[in-house]
Amino acid sequence: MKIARVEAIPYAIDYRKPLAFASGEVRAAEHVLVRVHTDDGVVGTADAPPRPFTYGETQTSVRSIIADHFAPTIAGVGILEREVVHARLNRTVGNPVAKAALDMAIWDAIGQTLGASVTELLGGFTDRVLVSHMVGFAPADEMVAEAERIRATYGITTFKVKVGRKPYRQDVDACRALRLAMPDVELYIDGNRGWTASESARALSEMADLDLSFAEELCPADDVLARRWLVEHSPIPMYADESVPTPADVTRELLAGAATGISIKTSRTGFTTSQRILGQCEGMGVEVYVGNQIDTQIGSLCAAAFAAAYPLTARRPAELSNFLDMSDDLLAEPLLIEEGRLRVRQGPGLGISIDEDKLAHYRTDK
Ligand code: MUC
Ligand code: MG
Repeated sequence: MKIARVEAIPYAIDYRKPLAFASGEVRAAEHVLVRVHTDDGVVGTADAPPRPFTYGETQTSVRSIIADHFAPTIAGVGILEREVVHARLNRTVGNPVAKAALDMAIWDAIGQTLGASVTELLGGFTDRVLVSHMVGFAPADEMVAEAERIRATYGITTFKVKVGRKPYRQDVDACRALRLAMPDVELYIDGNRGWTASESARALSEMADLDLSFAEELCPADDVLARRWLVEHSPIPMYADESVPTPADVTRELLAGAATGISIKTSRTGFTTSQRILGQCEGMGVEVYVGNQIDTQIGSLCAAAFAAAYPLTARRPAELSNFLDMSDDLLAEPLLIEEGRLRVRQGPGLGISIDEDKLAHYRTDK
């Protein structure tokens, strides 16, 4: 049960429709498939989606920090010695996505070894989670058409609307169009730091009648006092996402009054650190939800495994559907979203089975 070898395989799969938001745009999943091999032949798998505009990691940096640095550092460590793995990985600062993928692949290997699903090992609360769909930038009528199609096809009734464009009026108009077209759905917004605090305040006041549940990262956390002012005066909860990649960041943002809710992303904090953040939030009485880092089906399966494991994460729809815009995926058995829910894979580990022909086709290191 020791880590024998780690593979970090870069690959690229196009999106049918790019996802655009205030801090960037994704046209292809240029990710790294991570496989942790144990000395007794078990292979744990996870996916690393580099987000240069969010954490500074690229596909090349993720592949190289894993292959050249992390893999030799954790070779020979037992898969149950997760804290040893973390202590060794955390000698290096940053690189959250690379570390998260290694952590999740190790949990997958543990589950396979013990004959239990990762959801059971983490907490085992439920076997399916409600799904929230993220709607990217487009003209308002296209955003409405996408949300209506997703509701009609998959039964999803919660939508995160990307905002943060300048001038902010186009986002206000898009949110209003969505609300008019779908009076009964849940809507919340994510600015990816695109507005200033004063633009955010004006936009929120113009959207006061739209029944938004909450808002996320409307302005940068580095605008320290302005953001604190915004959160203090906001009529709805303000979630932190990319400003909280570590438990210490969660503490800083919450204690500073710069956020009132936390987005947990397994693609950035794996299972081990996500558990810690969840515990922090639970202890402090802070709302959480499980977010999406524009994940593939593998990444979405990991996020779902975590979201289903605990009452606090399962009580809100988790963002698990953006893989629907990908032209293909490496997962041999596709994920299904039915009646607005995604079911966690039964059976040992994460239940990831890779289509090896597709991997051979899409890998970029041949
Ligand atoms: C989100 O919630 O911000 C956009 C960039 C990223 O890393 O994740 C997405 C979604
Ligand atoms: Mg976000």
